[in-house]
Amino acid sequence: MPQRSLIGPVLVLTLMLLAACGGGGAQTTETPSGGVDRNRLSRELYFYTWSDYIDPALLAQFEAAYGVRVIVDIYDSNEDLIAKLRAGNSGYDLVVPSDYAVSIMAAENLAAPLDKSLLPNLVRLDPDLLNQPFDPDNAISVPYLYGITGIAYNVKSFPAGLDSWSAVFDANAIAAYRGKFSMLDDERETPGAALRYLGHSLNETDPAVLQQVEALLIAQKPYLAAYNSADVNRKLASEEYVLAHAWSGSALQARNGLEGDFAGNPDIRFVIPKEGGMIWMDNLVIVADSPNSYTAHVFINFLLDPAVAAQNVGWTGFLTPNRDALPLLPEDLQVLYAEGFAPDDEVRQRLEWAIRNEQTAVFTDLWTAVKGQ
Ligand code: SPD
Repeated sequence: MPQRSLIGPVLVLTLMLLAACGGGGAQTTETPSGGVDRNRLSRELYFYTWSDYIDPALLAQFEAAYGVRVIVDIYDSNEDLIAKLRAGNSGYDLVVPSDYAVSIMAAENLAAPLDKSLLPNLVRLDPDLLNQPFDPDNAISVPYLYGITGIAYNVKSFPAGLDSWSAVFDANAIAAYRGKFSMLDDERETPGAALRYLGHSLNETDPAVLQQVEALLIAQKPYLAAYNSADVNRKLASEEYVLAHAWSGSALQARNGLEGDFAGNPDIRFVIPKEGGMIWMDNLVIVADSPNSYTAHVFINFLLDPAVAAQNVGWTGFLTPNRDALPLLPEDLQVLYAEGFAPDDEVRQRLEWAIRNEQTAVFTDLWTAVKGQ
């Protein structure tokens, strides 16, 4: 991907200089002495995040600048993350829950409070994406990346395009590509898609409606290749799937490929169906029992640097909440955004956030029932 080539090397040099000087204005975490206190940095930072969700070059750049090795482990659902944290002693310092999962972490005291004096780059973020209902004062969470959920498909198989969730739920349609499409392995996303297809909010919890959702998902199962949140990008790119319920950035990765990993496929398209889809935001949260909270703040502040954020979004293909990164985005990424990999004003009208309340706990039972069938 050409967009990665220039930002990285320039950035690493700048960061090395800043780290060496112990200062540098808004780009570094401030202390009374004006820079990162290297004596407080840990040697390692344990980062638990989604698959294909950070440019590996940034980890090398952070290590070169600060001497901290970031060790990355992967999960593919908010529920897996929360289960790991609830069990305690996870060993992780920093995690990336989505919006509604931040609410769970707050309610269950699974997160450490943020010290905003260590996050001078917070001012880089779009104020419209701060102070969200799941963390009204950003007391524990910092927006990382956001995205939308819809359908990724191969235009060779669907030359007329797609515009409805019927492409994954209508029994007559899906018989034609049995075993060649996937749905997300996710207790909010997949029932959410079914709810929108049936004309409801993706937060609907009426038991009669959820029975219909369960029946629809169970009827769909024999046609699926898999529930898959892990490597939809690779399977679309290789044409093992012709269609997938997918996150926008994963679809864009299928289109562009990931350098040194797999080649992109120019026939991949992405659409938010006319019935609507999900918008979500993933957030950086320091784990309550993290022994490396200072280093976690330094890493968060690094990720908030506009050049770093632009490089990261050039690699991941998701959307950045970093307002100051927007002018730095590579042109080819902006072209793909305009082709549907990001929402325009019309699409935004059809997007909905997942919320968490006492009622939405029923999605766990629904999903267990569907998966157990
Ligand atoms: N491969 C990285 C995907 C990150 C998706 N997180 C968002 C989940 C919203 N339900």
